Amino acid sequence: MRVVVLTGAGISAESGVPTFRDADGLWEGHRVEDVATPEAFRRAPDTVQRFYDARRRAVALVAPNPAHAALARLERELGDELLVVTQNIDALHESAGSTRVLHMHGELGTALCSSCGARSPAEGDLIGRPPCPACGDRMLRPDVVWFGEMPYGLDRIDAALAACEVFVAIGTSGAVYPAAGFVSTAKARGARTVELNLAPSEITGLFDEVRQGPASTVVPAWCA
Ligand code: BJW
Repeated sequence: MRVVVLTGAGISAESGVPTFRDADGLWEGHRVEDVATPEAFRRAPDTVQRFYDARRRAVALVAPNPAHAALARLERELGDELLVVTQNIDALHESAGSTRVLHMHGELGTALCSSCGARSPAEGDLIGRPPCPACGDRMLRPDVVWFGEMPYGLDRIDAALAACEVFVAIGTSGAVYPAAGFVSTAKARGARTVELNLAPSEITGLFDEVRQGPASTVVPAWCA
C-alpha cells in the first residue's frame, strides 16, 4: 500500500515543541506571514538568527513521542511505499528511526549560504555569522523556507501524491500552501484521505475520514 504522510507542528507538540498558530503557539501576538519572510530576515538578520538559534537549542533537548515512533514502525513495514513529508524543521522523525522523510520547509540542523547556496551543518549558534565553509562569504542563513520562497522537494512530493493510495495529514492546520493543497491533489488522483488532528483544521471538510485526538494516541491507533 503506497502511503504519503504529511506532518505538521501538532505531531511534535507533545514532545514539547510549540506549534505556530495555537493559543500558546510560537508566533503568538504576531502574524506568521509577517515574521517568517525573507524581508524580515533582511530587516533584522540577527533577531531572526537568534530566534532560530534558540529553537535549535530547544529541539536538541526534546525526544520523539509515540506518534513519531508509530510512523517509524510503519516505515519498517511498508519500506519505500511510505513517504513522510514533514513541514517541521525539527529532526524528531529521524530520531524516532524514520529514514524516508522529506523536510519541505527546511531543517534546523543545516545552514544555507545565501551567496552560493551550499548547505553546511548548523550545530551551534549562527549569530556570530561564521563564514560559509564552501565559499567563505558571511551569508549564512537558517535553512528554512519562509513565505514567498519555494518549498523543497515539490516534484518528488507531486509524484508521490500521484501514486499514493492513502494520504494522511497529521497535526497541521491547513493554513499554509502548497501543503494545504496536497489533500485535494491526492484525492483527485484517487487516494483515500485521512486527517489526524487534535481539533478541526481549516481543511477538515476535504478529508474522507477524520480522527480527532492527540497525535500520541491517534497516530499509533491509526497505524496499528
Ligand atoms: C495537534 C496537537 C496534538 C496541536 N496532536 N494535533 C495559495 C496557493 C499556493 C500558495 C499560496 C496560496 N496563498 C498564499 C500562498 C503563499 C504562502 C501561504 O500559504 N500563505 C498563507 C498565509 C495563505 N505560501 C508560501 O509562501 C509557500 N511558498 C510558496 O507558495 O511558493 C510558491 C508556490 C506556488 C505554487 C505551488 C508551489 C509553490 C512557503 C510557505 C513557507 C512556510 N514557512 C513556515 C516557517 C518555516 C520555518 C519555521 O519553522 O520557522 O512553515 S510558516 C509555518 O507554518 C511553518 C509550518 O511548517 C507551517 C505550517 O504550520 P503547521 O505545521 O500547520 O502548524 P500550525 O501551528 O498552523 O498548526 C498546528 C496544528 O496542530 C493545529 O491544527 C492543531 O490543532 C494541531 N495540534 N497539538 C495533534 N497534540
